[in-house]
Amino acid sequence: MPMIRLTAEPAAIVLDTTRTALIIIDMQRDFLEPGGFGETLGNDVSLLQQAVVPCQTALASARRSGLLVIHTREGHRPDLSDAPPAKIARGAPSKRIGDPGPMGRILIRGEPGHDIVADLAPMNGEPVIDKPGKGAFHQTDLTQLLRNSDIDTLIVCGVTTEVCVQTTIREANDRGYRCVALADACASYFPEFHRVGLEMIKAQGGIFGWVSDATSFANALD
Ligand code: TIU
Repeated sequence: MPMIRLTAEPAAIVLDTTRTALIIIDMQRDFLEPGGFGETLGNDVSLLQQAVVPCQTALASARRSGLLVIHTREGHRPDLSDAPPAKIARGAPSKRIGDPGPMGRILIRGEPGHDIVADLAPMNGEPVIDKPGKGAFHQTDLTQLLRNSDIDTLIVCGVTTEVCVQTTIREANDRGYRCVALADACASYFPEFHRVGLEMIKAQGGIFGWVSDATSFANALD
């Protein structure tokens, strides 16, 4: 079996590359570029740019090694029928979900802002999971997809660390998957939440999973 040893905290983890998937969470223009959902919430979206190159590193290695690569996007149907009213009404954003913005309607499928950033564009054959929630399992076919490929371990990166990345890791952990977050390939609008979000994953002997980084992942695979 193609086993590799990945340096991680709280301890190194041995992976079967045929049973491991890289899942890149929500690296969308709506979160990373000005004029999208992230900015409407009052965030400095430039903070998320630092995850792009590490995600590219992880993605290139995963593709070279033939790992299953999955991309996710958070967003809603154009008629908003899948968007909980409580989510739309939340807070005091400058624009609400579905409102028109410079990259099209905020957080709506099919709009330019909903696209994954060009540097991390999915390749033909790589599944893209469109999800209405923060977690990638909620109301998606991710479970079936992972089961069909006999996946037992998820390497997780993307944005934001404490929101969609961590929610997905918590969902996956409860479903029996081993999860490894790649620290530098994740980012948050709140650097402190990024740091503590990763601490939460690996504390208590790895209560939700492991934390590694993109270079260690690439070195382990290459
Ligand atoms: N993808 C994701 O994390 N969605 C969010 O809404 N994140 C925020 O940090 N707002």
